[in-house]
Amino acid sequence: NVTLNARQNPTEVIIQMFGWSWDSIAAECEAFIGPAGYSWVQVSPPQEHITGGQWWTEYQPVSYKIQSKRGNRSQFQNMVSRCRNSGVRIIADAVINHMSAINSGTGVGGSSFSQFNYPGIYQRQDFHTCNRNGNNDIMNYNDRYEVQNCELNNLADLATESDYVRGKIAAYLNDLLSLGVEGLRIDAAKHIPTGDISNILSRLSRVVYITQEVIFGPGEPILPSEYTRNGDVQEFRYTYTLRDAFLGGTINNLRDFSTWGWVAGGQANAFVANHDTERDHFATPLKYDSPNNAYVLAHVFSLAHPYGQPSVLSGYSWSNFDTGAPDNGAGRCSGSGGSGGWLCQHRWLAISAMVGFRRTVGTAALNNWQSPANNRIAFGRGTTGFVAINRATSAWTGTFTTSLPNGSYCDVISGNPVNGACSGFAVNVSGGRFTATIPALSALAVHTGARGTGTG
Ligand code: LM2
Ligand code: CA
Repeated sequence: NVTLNARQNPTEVIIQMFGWSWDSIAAECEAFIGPAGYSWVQVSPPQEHITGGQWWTEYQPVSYKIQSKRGNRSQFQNMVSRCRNSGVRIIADAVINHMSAINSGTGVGGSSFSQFNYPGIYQRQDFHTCNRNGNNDIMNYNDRYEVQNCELNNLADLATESDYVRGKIAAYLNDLLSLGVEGLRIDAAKHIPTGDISNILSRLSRVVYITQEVIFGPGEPILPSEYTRNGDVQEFRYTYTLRDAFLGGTINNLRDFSTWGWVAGGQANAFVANHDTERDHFATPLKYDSPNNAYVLAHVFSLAHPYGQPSVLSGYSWSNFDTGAPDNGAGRCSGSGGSGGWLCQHRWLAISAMVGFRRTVGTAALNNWQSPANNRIAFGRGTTGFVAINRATSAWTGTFTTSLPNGSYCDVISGNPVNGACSGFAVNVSGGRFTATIPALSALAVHTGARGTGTG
């Protein structure tokens, strides 16, 4: 659906502020996110949820009250408006496939509930009973019915085909929109038939950016492409490809994804990692502490390459799968990093520098691809930007062909222009060529928005 996808702007960068409180996000929008040129923040699920210290409690709704571990309704509203005043729009993580898994209790906002009975919202008849596997849990991902009608990890599965349930979900989403939310990430979208999502979105009061979590699984019947009618789709094949490439060291196959069978770039939300992939039980994940600077180099690639609407994860270090956010989501950042367990990846120099690169190059096509070795790639974006990524453990001295105009440019990975001089490396383009040395496990990026003189 062209109208919904019209909200995609691949030159804009999203930060997934995982586990951050609303007050902390508001302050960080003003202090850094807006000034650095990021366009969107994806926030944790804002609805009331089960209590507990683990991060995943937020993915077990018990009511649609805007009150979560991350703050209450007025804090949420305050965040939305302070971020907007800093030029940053909010995407809410919308958990609409299910409610809680646990039997009974009181939510973080004080609502009593039991599973399948959420007073004032849903009763037993509003949930699926799939009659499979004894416990109604999803076991077989090759069975479309089961994936969409059984329970994901025992989570009470909403009957999204019902007019009543659709109305309740739409009312919740419209409430978020009334607070100024400009985008929605549809959690567990694969577990909801695409037509049910279409129907729910048709009830929204205005068009917003939509990104849907549809995790591709080899051989599975439910395909990411089914969901592009509703908006963008999170293309996990991209995430897994970057993981394998940057961890493994073979990156020379990343030039063009248009023939790989993925959703088209104009319908993809693309990221190096999200909160689930960094905790992947089944593979070695690409994450903040991966060896060989692989995480940073993958981000340089992701933000330089034209594929998709990019997201950057900003979270905290953790020791096991369940570890929740430190100090109530206080999100401590300063300079180009964080403290108290907060990683502040959105402030890492190479990552934030590439936000400016992406804005400058806009939608210009990839050109001048060069790869003298399987762990070294360089490419341009039209006449406004050029990047070289050295995943080798030795320095790379090369002469590069570029469409950048003659002149001198600052490498934004190592520094910035300061009064016309580069605080890091500089490159001099002459006659469509320049020579540079890229240190081991590092990258170089230049663009017409950061000119300056110096030495390479
Ligand atoms: C998603 N995508 O489809 C989210 O990106 C993912 O993070 C969510 O799972 C999932 N959907 C459900 O919204 C997380 C987490 C799970 C966790 C659930 C529910 O990855 O591990 O499950 O939230 O809180 C947890 C326990 C699990 C248990 C379940 C029910 O980890 O072992 O299953 O609660 O008590 C019996
Ligand atoms: Ca479902």
